[in-house]
Amino acid sequence: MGFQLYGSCESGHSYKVQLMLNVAGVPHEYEEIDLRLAREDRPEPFRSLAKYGEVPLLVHDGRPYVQSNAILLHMAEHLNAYGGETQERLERVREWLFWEANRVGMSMAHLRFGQKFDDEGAYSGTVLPWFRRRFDADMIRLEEELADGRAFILDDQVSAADFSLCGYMYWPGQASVSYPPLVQAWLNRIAALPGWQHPYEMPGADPW
Ligand SMILES: N[C@@H](CCC(=O)N[C@@H](CS)C(=O)NCC(=O)O)C(=O)O
Repeated sequence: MGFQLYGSCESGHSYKVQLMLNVAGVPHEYEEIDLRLAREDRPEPFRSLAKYGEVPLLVHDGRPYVQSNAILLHMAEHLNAYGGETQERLERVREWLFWEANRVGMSMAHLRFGQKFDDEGAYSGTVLPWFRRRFDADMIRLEEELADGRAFILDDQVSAADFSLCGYMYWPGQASVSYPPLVQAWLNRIAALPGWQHPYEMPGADPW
């Protein structure tokens, strides 16, 4: 049965899971879901298995897993790697995943969405500046975290925390942002890992 991933190359949430599978060398099938289709028009079995209607969906030995960070935790535990090696590392990864969901996974995702996909003008006015202030604070936090010279977010070993945090960060132009030096160097280190590819170059990617 193995692994089947359903995602979208326009989704940083999908990307973090696909990136972890690729870097870990986990063989899997990938199906691109066109999120421009109404939920009821998306293909089966995605429609039935994606509990919240969103990508990513990972099917592992026939069982569906949703929510990108929950999937990363599942994979870290399954692989006994990328933070899953010990309870202590797993707990530190988990903290970062919760931070990511409310911080950089929100600020970056919305800065990008508001400038690339917002045809209705919903992000005009004070909304984009609000996300930019959050993004600026997020970069200060990450820059502080990396100040001791460690290679990755926990230590010198890449973990699920890195895959999660970088999910939206390889589209700086689309979000009109730039990164402070230690954050940029950390992103470069992730991009140098065997198996890394830009979201638009991932197998099965079909950019809009
Ligand atoms: N909290 C979810 C967020 C997933 C999410 O927002 N997915 C978006 C794409 S980035 C989606 O599938 N949107 C399509 C829709 O809502 O119909 C996760 O971490 O997986």
